[in-house]
Amino acid sequence: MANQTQMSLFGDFPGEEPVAEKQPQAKTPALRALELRALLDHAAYQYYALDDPEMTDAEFDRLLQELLAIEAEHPELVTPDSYTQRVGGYVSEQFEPVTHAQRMYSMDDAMNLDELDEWLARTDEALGATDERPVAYTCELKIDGLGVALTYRDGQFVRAATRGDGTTGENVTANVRTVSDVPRALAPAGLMRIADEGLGQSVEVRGEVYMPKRSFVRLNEERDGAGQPVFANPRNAAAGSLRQKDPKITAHRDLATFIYAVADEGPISVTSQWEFLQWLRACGFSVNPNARRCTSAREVHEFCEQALAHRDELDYDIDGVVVKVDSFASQDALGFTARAPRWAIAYKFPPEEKRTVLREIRIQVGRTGVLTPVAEFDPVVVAGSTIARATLHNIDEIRRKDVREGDTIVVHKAGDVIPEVVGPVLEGDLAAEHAARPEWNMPERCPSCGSPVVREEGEVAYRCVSIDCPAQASERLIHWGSRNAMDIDGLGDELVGRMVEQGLLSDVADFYDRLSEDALAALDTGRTYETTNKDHAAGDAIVVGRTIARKIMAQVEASKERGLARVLFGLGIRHVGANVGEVLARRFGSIQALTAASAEEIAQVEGIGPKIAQSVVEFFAVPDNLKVVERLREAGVVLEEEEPAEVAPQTLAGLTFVLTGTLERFKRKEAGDALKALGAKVSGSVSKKTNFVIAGAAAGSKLTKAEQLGVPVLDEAALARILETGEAPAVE
Ligand code: 3B8
Repeated sequence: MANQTQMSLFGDFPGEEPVAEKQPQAKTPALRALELRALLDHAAYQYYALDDPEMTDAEFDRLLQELLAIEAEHPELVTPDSYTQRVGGYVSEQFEPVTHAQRMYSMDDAMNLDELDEWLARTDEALGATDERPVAYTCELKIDGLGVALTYRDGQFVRAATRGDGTTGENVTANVRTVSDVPRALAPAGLMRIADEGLGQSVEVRGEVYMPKRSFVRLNEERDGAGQPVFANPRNAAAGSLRQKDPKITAHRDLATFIYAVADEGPISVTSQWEFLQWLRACGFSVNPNARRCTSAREVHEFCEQALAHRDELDYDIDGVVVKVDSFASQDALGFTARAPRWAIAYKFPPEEKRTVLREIRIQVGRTGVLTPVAEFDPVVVAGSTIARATLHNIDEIRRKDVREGDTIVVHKAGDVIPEVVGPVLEGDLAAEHAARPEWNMPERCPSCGSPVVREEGEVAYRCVSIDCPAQASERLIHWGSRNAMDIDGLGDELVGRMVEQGLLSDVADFYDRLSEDALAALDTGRTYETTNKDHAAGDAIVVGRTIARKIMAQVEASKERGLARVLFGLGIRHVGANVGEVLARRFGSIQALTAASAEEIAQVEGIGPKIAQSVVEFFAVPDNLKVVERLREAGVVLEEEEPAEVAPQTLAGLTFVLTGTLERFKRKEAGDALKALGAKVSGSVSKKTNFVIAGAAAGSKLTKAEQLGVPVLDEAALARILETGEAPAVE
């Protein structure tokens, strides 16, 4: 059985020329997390601080999901300042921790074929390879999923755990039970290969949980149809599905596995990775068919090149190739470094880039008047979807990249998500053509209203400062109607623009006290009929019409009931995003209470800083804004929160707690919520700023860190006292 040929996608393909050019390096999770945090922070800043979002909510959510997935898999990468740790951020508390009996290592990466060759040469050398006796390597596809460990006791599936930080993962047994290709029991043919002393012992196999691409597309279609945010990629979808509280939801997500490793080969009578893959198959596991046993660097290269060339034909994402020393004895001889096995390496594919032509740099006017240049280029498919535009952020960025209209450019997706212009292609004739094109400049007048554009001291942003710029008005109205605000369906951006242009709307209260179905039905859409029939002649203006107007008016009516949180977000107050809107609504309960509050009072609220508080006060200090609010009230828009929360005295305000380990009387999340209700901040990691660490049973690295930093550590009884009395113990 050892050398049984496998059905392989790759075996039959002719060798192709190497495709991998020198490209930017793929990123480690740590780097990616850093990058995501920067992207999210920047986006949040644009959104909350500048009030000028650069990405859509869906894009933001995708990045956040990606960061959550990385942090879920690498809890050691979670930093206290991570976006995920903030208000409304997310701290995983829902799965029981599992300590891996054998650490789940990750592998070192080879970022290009040169690095792979260096590793092969080093490994050959270490194992004393000769031409006559070359070292055998097993090459496998690197599945872009989530690492899991599956434990079988007496041949029965008993537990599944995520990789976590490699030492401790999360117990996801209930969810993995719903994955149909995970055998409930090992097949007898596999059991026979378990040596006598291994019978009755438990076997832990490891592999990857993934979502097939087709299922991913279907899931996103469903979600999009239902108005839910879509997943950025199959990996995030798999992560999200595996971390569902309710296994019934997981069961409806089409997850699958590929198994490739064993925690301890002791009980199994196989001696190499290649044989082991056959054993897994005999046990009934799903094993990826595209593997090859190679005895030369050339063969390893061929496998990598074919994997890269054919990755799009697979129904699952791969992000590279894993090369392993085949013999278990040789693996044992090589052992592990502090981080990773010496006997395996992950060759990472270069990120996908495409060339296209930059047709135009267009200006977008945001709702606060910021002018953002956007690159519009010929559509290209990158990392699975078609892209045709990307923000260029500001003029400094355009100068730095030196892109000009008409250039051939390279585009990619930052983090496989956000379209980005990498820069112009300056090979051959293209360089001279580029040089002959004029540099692009910011317009001196707002493309929407023609008012002069200003750039304030020390700011990169150019702004249109006109108060009645229709583009700004449109953006504000579009924002009001957007999904996370008042959710007025059917209100397209273009339609809003038309309504503003033709004087149907100018502020958000107009939706409720000025817009009429008749006026909307008669609104000129700017398009004309191409043919003549009994109702109209070619060239007649197309109007919105009664049916659509009625639908939109019904949506407008329904939006009155969305509640205070959405109103606060919808008003477009600087720094007030959907989260802040919720926090404010919960704490103040009504718009009157909020308008009556001072900046100091608002800043008292957990999660609300002085900048936000100031901006709220400033907003309600403007008489025109108050008038709009008053008109909203008169029109029947709900400006109260259903049940204003009882606000407990904020006796723990200013104190930061970290909870770790298992508590007996409380769930960690409940304990955290109770502390927060008293005004405390609860963080996911220990730093110098932590005031108290509450340690339950089996507290780990956070406890150690607290001891190192001299942060006071309290036990569960002390926590109970704090919650009872509302007072933190004195610290000398
Ligand atoms: C050792 C071997 C980690 C891995 C491994 O498809 C180790 O083998 C590992 F420390 O993470 N994503 C694979 C894949 C991942 C790993 C692996 N083999 N095929 C994968």
